[in-house]
Amino acid sequence: MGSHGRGSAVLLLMFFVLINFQWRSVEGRVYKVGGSQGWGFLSYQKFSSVKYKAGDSLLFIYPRYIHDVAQVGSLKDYTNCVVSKGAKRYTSGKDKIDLKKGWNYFICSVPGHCSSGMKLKVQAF
Ligand SMILES: [Cu+2]
Repeated sequence: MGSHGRGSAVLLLMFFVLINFQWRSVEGRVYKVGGSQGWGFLSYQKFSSVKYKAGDSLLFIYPRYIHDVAQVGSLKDYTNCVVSKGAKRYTSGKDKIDLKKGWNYFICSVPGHCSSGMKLKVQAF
């Protein structure tokens, strides 16, 4: 390989490094809720200890028709398991939801599920 070829290889490498860097900074990290178990009746305390940033996202994997994900807007709704009008509901079974700065509240809106512990709140910085 001549010096020209080596230069191209370095440029190409830099290109990929930059692309990767941009992708990471724009997209943020993706955290899979519940690990290999996915979104379900689990304790998420451990999961909640991660330090999240705005722009990171949570990936909710679950059997659709059994569960869903509702993003509720307040601690009150979260605590009382209420899906207010205007709350976003996700039902695909594979939902990637971006975190906004501050608290983000998620519950399953299927009756009885949230009150049985199927809820998650995370704070993004
Ligand atoms: Cu559920």
